[in-house]
Amino acid sequence: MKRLFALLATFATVLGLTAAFSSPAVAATGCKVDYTVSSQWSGGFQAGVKVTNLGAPVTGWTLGFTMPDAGQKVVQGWNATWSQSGPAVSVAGLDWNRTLATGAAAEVGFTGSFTGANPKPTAFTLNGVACTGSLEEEPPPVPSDGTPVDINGPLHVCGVNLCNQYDRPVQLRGMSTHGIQWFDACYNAASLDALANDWKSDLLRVSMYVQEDGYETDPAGFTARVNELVDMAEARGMYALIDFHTLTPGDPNYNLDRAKTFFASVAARNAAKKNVIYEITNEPNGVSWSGIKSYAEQVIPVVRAADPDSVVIVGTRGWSSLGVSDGSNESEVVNNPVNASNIMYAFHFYAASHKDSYRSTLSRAASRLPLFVTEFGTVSATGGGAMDRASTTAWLDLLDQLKISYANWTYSDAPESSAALRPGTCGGGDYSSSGVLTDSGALLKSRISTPDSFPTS
Ligand code: IDC
Repeated sequence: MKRLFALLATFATVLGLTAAFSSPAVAATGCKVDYTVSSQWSGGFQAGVKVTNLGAPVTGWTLGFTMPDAGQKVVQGWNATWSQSGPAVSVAGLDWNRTLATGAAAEVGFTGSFTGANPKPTAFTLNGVACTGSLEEEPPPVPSDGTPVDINGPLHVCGVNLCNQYDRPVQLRGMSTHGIQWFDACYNAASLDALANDWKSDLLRVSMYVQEDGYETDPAGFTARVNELVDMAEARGMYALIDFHTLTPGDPNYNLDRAKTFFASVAARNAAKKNVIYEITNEPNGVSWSGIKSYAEQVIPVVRAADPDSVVIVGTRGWSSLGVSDGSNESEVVNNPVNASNIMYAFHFYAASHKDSYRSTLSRAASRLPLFVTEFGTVSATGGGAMDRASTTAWLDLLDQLKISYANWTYSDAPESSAALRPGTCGGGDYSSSGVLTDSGALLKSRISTPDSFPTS
């Protein structure tokens, strides 16, 4: 392919047509398509299609392509509405990705079935225009040397993004602990080595429940354990997200005094560290936005008094759904933000329960509010049930595109499908072999371990 291109380029030079070949993006009108089969198994496969608009901006698009083999069928698609009639596949953009500026790309994907061979689809079109743009592969991102904390240093909020020491947006991808009151055995040198080195995780969320046998039963003990885990993350170059895991009761004000005591202590102890982010309430529920805002405006000054420049994350209404699970939306926060700087808002989802309407809210809100997905699951909101691969992939593609940081629930061996490790893993010393991973763990590891390519200037 490369050879052919070089040959054509040589002829083109002879014919005086160099410009047309050497800058295909300028010469082309229409679109360019990158089609990748990310995995294939007996009779099935998963593929991604990235379509870049090289023509005028579009609001609303349909991607068309042809399956060359009669046995190839789309089984389930994401990030678009998919249909197939005979060999012709039609893929229509959704509310949140329907606008494509010139040069902008939409990424969609599907699982498919095939019999016989599985050749690459042909005749890609965008709104009926053939995608004849360059099919040259983009160079893979160049990973930077050093750990995530070495490269990025202290973080801050810039506009709606999380930014590094060069004031450039970054996305952190990592895992959340389970409740440390229950799964403490899962967090040790070997498991955190695996998370940092094999998973290449950028962050560890330390989930400290307040109730359910958590912090309230032993404030000094839990505070000490959180600090220990902050140090273990730091030693491996990972960020640590300190999660004050309120859940039941859902009104964070119930724990206001405990929060003030806890954050005064951890903020003073960790103020000089580059790797700490504070999440002051996990999932407010059964409480108004103004109640949450009032809590935040009392706890943030306590953090700032000890540690003036760290990023603080505030949970949102309806289990950190920006109000969606309570029938509201992000406007209540946009119109009445927390009165503090260097803060972000939490957004949580469980992929099997929360789909397009939640994705629409997130993508709309992302241009107005700094968002951090401090927790999400690949399964239902119970933490169990079947993993939803299509919805999870749609979510993670969207988060990547918007550079929104995330932590997955959970890096633990809990006997529930949201856990990344098989039951019993934490009783042994092996966290690295593929046999210890659940379906959810394997999917998340494959997403998190790809190169970060953090900006370094
Ligand atoms: C769940 C755990 C489960 C535990 C339960 C206790 O997965 O093992 O018994 O908490 O409260 C959340 C919460 C998170 C939940 C998780 C799954 O932040 O604490 O963990 N979830 O239900 N929000 C939505 C889902």
